[in-house]
Amino acid sequence: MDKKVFDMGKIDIAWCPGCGDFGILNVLKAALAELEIKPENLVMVSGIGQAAKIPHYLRAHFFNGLHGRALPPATAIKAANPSMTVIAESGDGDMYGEGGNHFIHTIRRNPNITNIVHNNMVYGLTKGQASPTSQLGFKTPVQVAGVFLEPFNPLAVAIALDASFVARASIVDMEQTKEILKKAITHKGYALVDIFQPCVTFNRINTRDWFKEHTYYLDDSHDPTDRSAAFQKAIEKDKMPLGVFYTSPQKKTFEQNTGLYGQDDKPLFERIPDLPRLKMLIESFRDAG
Ligand SMILES: Cc1ncc(C[n+]2csc(CCOP(=O)(O)OP(=O)(O)O)c2C)c(N)n1
Ligand code: SF4
Ligand SMILES: [Mg+2]
Repeated sequence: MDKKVFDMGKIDIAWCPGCGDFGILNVLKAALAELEIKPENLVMVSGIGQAAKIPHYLRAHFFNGLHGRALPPATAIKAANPSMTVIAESGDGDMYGEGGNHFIHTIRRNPNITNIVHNNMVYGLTKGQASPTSQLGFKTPVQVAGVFLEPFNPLAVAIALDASFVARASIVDMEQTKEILKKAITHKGYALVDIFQPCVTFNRINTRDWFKEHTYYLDDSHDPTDRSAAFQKAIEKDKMPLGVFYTSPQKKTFEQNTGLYGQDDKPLFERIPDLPRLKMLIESFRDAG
């Protein structure tokens, strides 16, 4: 399938020239096309931020909600219609800061969704404040003396919670990022892909070159089913590993655990007994408004 099926045509894109968000958008389109996922079978869900604009720039169904709140609607959409591919995608501030509580409990629920996080280690949209993943000493107009909190480690937290798939990529390497995304999207269960992404305007420290110098790929000696080894890799700091850290594929998904699809695999929305009456009700509210 040609990745052009996901193009929106002529639209204004609000990202700065050179922003890593462009690369992630391109790579995601390529991964979806290679997996033959059609736009009509895809739902993109996001919160607020530069990264969270991604569903506006990719042709598919989408839900763009409140800051930090992408994961609950993504979980609900998948539960209501498991035939859809559901991707919750946002920035490090949105997913790990404002949405941190949802991040933890979505991992526990294990819906069959992919969670892509553009990790530029900064709040880009609101002009450069520190985010939960900002590195120690990172100076901003708010953190004038530099960040003094240890950065949040999303991979270590996800592995500690026995997430069913945990990976990290760097958009500096588009080909590898695409392969990691394909594995995450085809994985059954919650799949986290944290993607290092340069913010060329508000983060002049964690640049393309910085990401190249401070990362390396996990090799074949790493066993992604070994949780302790995955945790050890996740807490490495000086050079941070990239690749699939951990998988726990035998875990039951949220949809399976609810029992909704034990007897009947029809999506929930098709089971509404009195659809015409519901339609009438919705229309009467519209008329009243
Ligand atoms: C409840 C609430 N708090 C704060 C904001 C302001 N706000 C909008 S986006 C954002 C941070 C976005 O950072 P991140 O998720 O890392 O995305 P980026 O812009 O870096 O891609 C903040 C604090 C908001 N919109 N709503
Ligand atoms: S501010 Fe940073 S994250 Fe936002 S579009 Fe510009 S380069 Fe990208
Ligand atoms: Mg950010």
